[in-house]
Amino acid sequence: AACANSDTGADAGDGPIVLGFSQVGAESGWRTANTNSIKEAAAAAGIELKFDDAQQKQENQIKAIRNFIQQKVDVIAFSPVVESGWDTVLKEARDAKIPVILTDRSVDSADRSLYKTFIGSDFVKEGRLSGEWLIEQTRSATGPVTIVELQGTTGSAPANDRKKGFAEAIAANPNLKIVASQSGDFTRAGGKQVMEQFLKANPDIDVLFAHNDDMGLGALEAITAAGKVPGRDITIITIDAVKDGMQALADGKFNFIAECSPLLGDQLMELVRKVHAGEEVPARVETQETTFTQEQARAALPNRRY
Ligand code: GYE
Repeated sequence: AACANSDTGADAGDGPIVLGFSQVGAESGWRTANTNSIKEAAAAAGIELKFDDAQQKQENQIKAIRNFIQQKVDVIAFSPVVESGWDTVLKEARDAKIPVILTDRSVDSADRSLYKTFIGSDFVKEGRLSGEWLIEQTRSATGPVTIVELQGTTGSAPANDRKKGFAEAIAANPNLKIVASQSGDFTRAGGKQVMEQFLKANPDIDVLFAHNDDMGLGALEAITAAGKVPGRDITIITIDAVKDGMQALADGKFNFIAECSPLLGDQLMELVRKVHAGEEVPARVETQETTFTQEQARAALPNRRY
């Protein structure tokens, strides 16, 4: 479709807006729900979607974006697997006059003219809410509280920010100590494997903070195999609130989840239309989110969409 500039904001060209979207991969339940949301929303909005799965590799994302530039798509959106290393390819998009929208994860580029807007969650807040809940739960603890942390993909915005927010919140009680912190790459397999190592090295783990549900779900297997009862012997806090995570919370295996919504599709398509029409968009569009205890998960589960 040709570039639009009509007063109505409608596409002045021939046919639908073409959106090139580079997805991180299919590493988690969150990601699957996010991909579905984007595909459904594009179809509903009559936007032609060129979708690429980068399999958690930055080089694949850079390749995909270069392909989109070559194909002269109208708008590029992507969920950057890591925060750094995007300036060159983003300049190429800007030179080609193709607007870019960051979806879900941010980049650390200092040059704000390299992309139009960001849509996603406040990851620092998710980490902070998780830490604040733990502070509340351990108020009466007299001795040390031993915490292990399963980090998301190394260098990714959600891993960096959730770690930061959690650490800041638990600093309020010096009894709370993170004794081990390692990446499980946001996958179940990663969560299981790293939790096995944690359990071997630290016999007395009180709390697991996992940067997403999937790693927490993988860790459940390791915890059970070590003869411990998840949710009782080890308090488990995760982030996302996808179906399987909410089920584990309702079943008493998890103790707390900070929600991170993957349903970004409709808002993304709205932004795509606007940047394509040359309209002003906010610099940041943040998702509305909540938190869940076990009881709240039981109440919310029947109505969850993903
Ligand atoms: O929390 C995790 C996924 O970027 C917010 O990526 C997203 C994160 C999400 O793999 O499950």
